[in-house]
Amino acid sequence: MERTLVLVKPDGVQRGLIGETIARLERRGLKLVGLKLMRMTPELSAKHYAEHQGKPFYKGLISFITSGPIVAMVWEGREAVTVVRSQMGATDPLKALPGTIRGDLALDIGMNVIHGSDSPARAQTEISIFFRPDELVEYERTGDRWIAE
Ligand code: DAT
Ligand code: MG
Repeated sequence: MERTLVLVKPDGVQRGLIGETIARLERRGLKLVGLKLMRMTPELSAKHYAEHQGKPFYKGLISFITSGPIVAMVWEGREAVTVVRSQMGATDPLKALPGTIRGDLALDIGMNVIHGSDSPARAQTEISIFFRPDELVEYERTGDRWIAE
């Protein structure tokens, strides 16, 4: 089953949006298989955001993402990457549709509450940056047969 990495960014943690974010993904039917509260180090953030190195917003992004605790999660489900991306909304919250996490809960591109991997390949890489294999839990939920046939 497909897995994706989700972060509640420092703004989301400070604003009390951990539960709200989890609730939305949980209610959608995705399954939580990994979860930790942590502070990203500069080294970890450079690894995670390597693709953005050199861009004008890179320095600000690194200082923001390391500015306070984040919640790192792994969510599992059919097309989990696409499902989470659509539920997150556009990168710029002003362009994100109502009903999405960013469209409902954020206003600024630099403080957009949530990160989600943008492809299955990136998801695998990002999950391995944040979690050891033994930190991910495989289990069955009794409700799963009411979510997918
Ligand atoms: P996403 O988080 O939607 O995958 P991204 O990978 O392009 O977006 O960028 C990573 C983060 O960097 C994004 O969540 C917020 C920040 N960012 C992106 N573009 C930016 C910009 N033009 N100005 C300021 N911050 C930006
Ligand atoms: Mg991205």
